[in-house]
Formats: sequence, C-alpha cells, structure tokens
Amino acid sequence: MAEKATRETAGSNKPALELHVPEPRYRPGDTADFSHIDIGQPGDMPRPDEACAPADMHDLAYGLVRVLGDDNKAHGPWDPKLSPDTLRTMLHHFSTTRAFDERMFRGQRQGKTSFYMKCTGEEATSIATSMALASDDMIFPSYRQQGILIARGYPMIEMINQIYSNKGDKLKGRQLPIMYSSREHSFFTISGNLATQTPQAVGWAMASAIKGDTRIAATWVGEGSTAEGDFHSACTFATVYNAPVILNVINNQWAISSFSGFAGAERTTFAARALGYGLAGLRVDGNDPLACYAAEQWAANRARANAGPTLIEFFTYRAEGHSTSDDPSGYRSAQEQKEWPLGDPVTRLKDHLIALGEWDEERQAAMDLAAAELVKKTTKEAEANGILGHGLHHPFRTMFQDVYEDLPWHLEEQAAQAKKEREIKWPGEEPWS
Ligand SMILES: Cc1ncc(C[n+]2csc(CCOP(=O)(O)OP(=O)(O)O)c2C)c(N)n1
Ligand SMILES: [Mg+2]
Repeated sequence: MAEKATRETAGSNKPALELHVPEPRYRPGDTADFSHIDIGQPGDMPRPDEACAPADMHDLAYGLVRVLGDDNKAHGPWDPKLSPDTLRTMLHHFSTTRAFDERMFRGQRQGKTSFYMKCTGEEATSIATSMALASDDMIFPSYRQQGILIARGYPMIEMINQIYSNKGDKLKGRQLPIMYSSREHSFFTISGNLATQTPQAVGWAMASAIKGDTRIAATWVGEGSTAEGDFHSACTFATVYNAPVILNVINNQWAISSFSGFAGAERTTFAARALGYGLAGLRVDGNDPLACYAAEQWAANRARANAGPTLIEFFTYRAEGHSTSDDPSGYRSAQEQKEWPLGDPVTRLKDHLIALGEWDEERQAAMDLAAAELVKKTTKEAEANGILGHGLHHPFRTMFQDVYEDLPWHLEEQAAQAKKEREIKWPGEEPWS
C-alpha cells in the first residue's frame, strides 16, 4: 500500500486502484456452510409461455426452478408430469451411468486406461435433459455427458473400447479416452478444447434452420468454460439469427481447482448472461431430475417453434474429482459435498418414485446390482480387444491414414522415417503393427 501511495501525484486524492482476486469460501479443513445460498422453494417459480420475450422472464435467470420438494413430491407449474415408466427409465440410466463411472474409474487405477472422468452428482443435467429432446436432435457435449450416450442406447462396449484405445476403438486411439463420437446417435465428437462445441452447436442449429429441417441442437458446457471467448461468440450468433439451439451451462461450481468465482459467479448468475444477449435465461436446480427435464423441454419447445434460443444454468455440485488426474482434497473442503443443500439426483429420483408408490428399496438394489453386472460383463468383452499398453491397439500405420485422400509428400516422408526407426528399435518385429 505504501508503494502505491507514493505513486499518487501531489495534491491528488484519488484512491489507488486495486484488483479483486476471487477466493473460494472454503479450503481443505474448513467447515463448509451453504446457508448463504438462496435456493427458494420447489414450485415457487412461474413457468412462462415458451414464446415469451427474454426480458419478460428476467426473474427466472436469478431464481431457481425446482420441482421436487423435501416431501419427495412434485410441486408447481414446472412439474413435467412424467409417467412412472419414464421415471423408472430415467432412474435406470442414472444407475447404469453411476455403475459405469465406478468401474471405469477403477479401471484407470488398475492401469487399463490412462484417463477417466466421472459425472457423479451431475447425472440429471445430462440424462434427464436429453430425455426431453428428440432422439435425433443434435448433441454438442463437453466431456461430462456420458449419461447422454447411455440414455440414447449407444453400445457400452464402444465406450469402453474407446476408453481403452484398443483395436475395437472406432476412433482408432486418436482421441483422449472418454472423448467419444457417434454420428448415428447425433452425438458430436467431444473436444478437449473447452467451449469449442458451443459455436459449433449454434452453427449446426443455423444450418438446420437454413435447410428447413426440424431438428434442433443442444450443447453442454461447464461454468468455467463460459469464460472462453467461444461461448460468447456462440451467444451472439444464437441471438442474432434466432438459432434453434439450447445452451446448457453446467454450474458444478468447480473448474478443476478453480472455483466458479473465476468465471464470474461472485457477481451474478450464469443464467443472467442470457439477458445481456437477449436470450431466454433459466436457472435450474441441476440435482432435481424433474426440473432438469422440464427446463430442457421448455427450451426445446421454444426452439422448435422458432421462438428463440435458451441459455439454461444448471446449478449443481461436482461431487468428485475433476478427473482421474485430480485430487480435490488439495484445494476444497471435503465437507462441501455433504453440506451441499440440493442433495443427490439419483437419491431424489428414487425417493420420488417411492413416494409415488411406484418403487421400493429392494427394486433399487436389484437395479443397481444388474447395472454393475452389465458393466462388469461388458468390460470383460471390451478387454478382449485390448487394454492400455497390451499391444492390442490399432496398427501403427493407421496414424497416417484417413485425414487426406492422398497422403502428402511430407507425411509420406515421416511415415518412412517412423517405419525405419521402429525397425531399428524392435528388430525382427513387424514395424507397422
Ligand atoms: C481451451 C482450454 N483451456 C484449458 C483447458 C484445461 N481444462 C480442461 S478441463 C478444465 C476445467 C473446465 O471446467 P468447467 O468448464 O467448469 O467444466 P467441468 O470440468 O466442471 O465439467 C480446464 C481448465 C482446456 N482443456 N481447454
Ligand atoms: Mg465446472
């Protein structure tokens, strides 16, 4: 401070300028307390008409759309009134996704893959939302929406082959594990470069409208990634052209070890970003499967009616580490997850079905066991195609294929050099395998 003061010109009474550097409320060892967060009451937010002007739904960007109450019943105008069968299907996808995450995480610890990312606690933001879309609406995901592939019936063995980068991997080991792609399931290739999927989704939606198609696009992006310029370009294009797109912002409050304050959460909500662009903005309890479904359905109806794009913030909590490479005990309080007031989406859906008289703990236990067994069996099948480091990957030569119709001369040279080096390193072995 003393140094700053000497820089002031004589006679000036202007205060020295200061920066604010955000600091999370709780660090390891701290007692976490979320009582400062206003989560409102289930059923207390209005449900405006889907063609509503963004300026007329201002409050929805600051409140929290909630449906499920502490009584495990559905409340208010956002209740999507899903049938018990649909709710059980959703629960089944939740259970499968959780079992899948558990086993793949363990597989990384056992050295079968180099990398994995769980979505624990955030299942509703991908599964419940995608169930509100048509199966051929185009998904532009981040890396934490494996639940969408599971909900869309993508073969689990393909996911595991990709995670193991084995000879069954349709992406031929060219993508980081978990960065899936499936044209048949309208699931755009995951990119590790954060937020690139957002302008791509808007562009795809614009193309769909230009062609006079009926399919809409939806993208998922982490709250930390909304600080990327790409996200803001996406918002601008979406509003300018009224693109039939949904921008889902998953606010799990952490971006690896950076808390959401570094993306602007101390100042306003992520849903409020929408207002400045003239987009519809909704802020939703991301751990409430019914609210997630209802919000996505609202935005899909809006987009399909050419009434405009929507930005939805799903307020949730990343219950586990960022990835297998992360250890959250080094930067946040272990208590946070327990104290987090919006609970666990799987438990909330299960308890809702039980409250409806449509489910019980025995059936839940059987469902979870069946999911774990399915994942185990499929893992074994995928392991027959190879695991990390066991040689059963795609042949080495394939790294020079597919990008160009005719291999350019400089890549031909590189390929020849690589082949020669491998012959020296592993004499007597097939250099291209
Ligand atoms: C352009 C870019 N910058 C940085 C990274 C490194 N990185 C990978 S994930 C991540 C955190 C993203 O957090 P968030 O957007 O909140 O998503 P979450 O992981 O919480 O789902 C970072 C910084 C990257 N992959 N790409
Ligand atoms: Mg995040």
